[in-house]
Amino acid sequence: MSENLLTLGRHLRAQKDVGALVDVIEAIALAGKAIAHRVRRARIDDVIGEAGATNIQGEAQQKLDVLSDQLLLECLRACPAAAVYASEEQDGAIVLRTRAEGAAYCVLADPLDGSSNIDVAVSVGTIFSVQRHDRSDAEIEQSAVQAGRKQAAAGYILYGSSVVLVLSIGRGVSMYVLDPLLGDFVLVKDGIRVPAASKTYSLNEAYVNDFEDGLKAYLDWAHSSGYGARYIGSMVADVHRTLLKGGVFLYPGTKKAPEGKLRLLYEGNPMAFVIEQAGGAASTGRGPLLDVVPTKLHQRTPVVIGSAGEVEHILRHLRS
Ligand code: AFP
Repeated sequence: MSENLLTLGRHLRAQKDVGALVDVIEAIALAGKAIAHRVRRARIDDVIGEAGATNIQGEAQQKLDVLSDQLLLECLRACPAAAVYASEEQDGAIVLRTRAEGAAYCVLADPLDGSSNIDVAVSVGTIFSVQRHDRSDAEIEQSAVQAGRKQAAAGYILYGSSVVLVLSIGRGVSMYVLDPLLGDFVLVKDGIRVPAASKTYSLNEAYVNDFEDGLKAYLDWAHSSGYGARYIGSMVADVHRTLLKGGVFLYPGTKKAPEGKLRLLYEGNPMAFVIEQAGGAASTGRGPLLDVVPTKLHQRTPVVIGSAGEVEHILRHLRS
């Protein structure tokens, strides 16, 4: 068997006009390698469980949330192209460098999504969005709070039975796997396409009494149309399955929480970008997710993403 030596960096640098974006993605990938190592050793190092603090949204931070956030921050601090870092674990955006210093990108991340599942060894992941710092240095933080359609790159790193990095720089979707022998991500698939249809839906159906009537009608229709359900409760794992096998992942609003649970800028937007770049569809249930103009960093959004045909079935029921 010949060695696959097409590493993430080599693959990106072989493409035209990628510039310093490669450095930002390599910084995120480096953090991902370090996080993967910590996740694997979590039980041994006794870093499972709550850190004793809450994030700005009032959610208990896990020790590994805090650690992963620090690793991303450290890697981006050392990357001259990174201007801003914002994450689920930070109250506000952190300015790393100005445009005058040559920094051109803002990175937004959920450093360890699904972290409440780590104690039972379920797959978790890092979700990231890269926006261009295209405003004046006085508005450096606002550069991070932009519509998903404007993302320069987006993706996720899945810490599962293997460590998988899925990336789009707006030219389709590529998948890399961390080769433990090389210590680097190598390209395993380029030009990924979401299957156009697949009779699988993925949502927390336990909240059904709180769903709007259109969504209840969709579920009744799906039940009588031969659909199956798959829900891990770890967005990166659920979206990764949806990307490769098709179906639809949704985290809708409920009566109690009309905007749902997931964050727009570092969960909804990057996943929507990847799925659309792979030929799928992404909606809030009311309109294209990537067109939502954000007003604040930690804004939430309902999410309906996956195979174009499956998303459309849901939208049809929501409209009627
Ligand atoms: P944690 O990071 O707190 O584990 O939350 C994970 C998550 O944000 C996302 O990965 C899941 O899709 C979603 O929450 C699951 O939420 P429910 O438990 O309400 O279904």
